[in-house]
Amino acid sequence: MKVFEYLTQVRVKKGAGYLVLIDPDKQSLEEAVALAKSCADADVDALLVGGSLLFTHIFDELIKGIKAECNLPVIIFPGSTRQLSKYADAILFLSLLSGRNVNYIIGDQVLAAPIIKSMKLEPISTAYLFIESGNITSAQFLSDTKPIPREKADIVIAHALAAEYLGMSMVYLEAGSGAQQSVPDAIIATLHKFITIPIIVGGGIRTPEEAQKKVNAGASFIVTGNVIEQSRDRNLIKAFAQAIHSKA
Ligand code: 1GP
Repeated sequence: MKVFEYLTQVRVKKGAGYLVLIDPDKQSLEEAVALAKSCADADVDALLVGGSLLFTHIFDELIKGIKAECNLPVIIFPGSTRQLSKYADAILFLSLLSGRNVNYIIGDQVLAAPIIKSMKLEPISTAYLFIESGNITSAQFLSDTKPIPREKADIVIAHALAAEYLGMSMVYLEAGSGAQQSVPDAIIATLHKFITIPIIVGGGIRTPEEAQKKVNAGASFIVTGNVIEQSRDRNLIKAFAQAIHSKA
């Protein structure tokens, strides 16, 4: 089964899906594998692997190691065209539509597409929208783009509708890794009424309750990175999974 089809089934069966981000720069290979195993035991639906930068040369080995020990789908969440691996199952084929930097809208995609094809990776076409979150995040700084102001639901809707009309499969509302403030629930709730493609929400989500509110507002997938990488507590991962899978 294709990963996108699996994610669609998760969304239908569980109301929403839980994706845990593993950043290769924030852990050793052994820690990443241990975290992936904890996620599999705690009802996480898939793993994202990637980061804004890449200080390590073991991207391939890390994904291969995770795949050897854990049967969750591994989806690359690329910070750049250097984050590709034939050992992953799929890749979020991102286009940074909230910005006006052509390299992140189509330039890097042209460079990566032939390699993705040769690696037989499943691309999942995803509109990537940065939402203002109280601080300048690494992704904003590195992409040299401005986020959409957090009270401007109309701008978020227009971008997400454009993504849907362009045929993209998902919209990722990104507050940024370690964001001071996560994406407002009100924006998710408003956007949910305008588009039919799934909404992924990530950045600065620190508690299961916060995640559950976003699901109830209309998020189809929740991503957490820092909060799990810092605690590595299986019970906390379970609490997130349970909250995300209990849509009201
Ligand atoms: C960042 O959305 C992800 O790209 C996760 O963010 O690390 O803040 O959970 P956090």
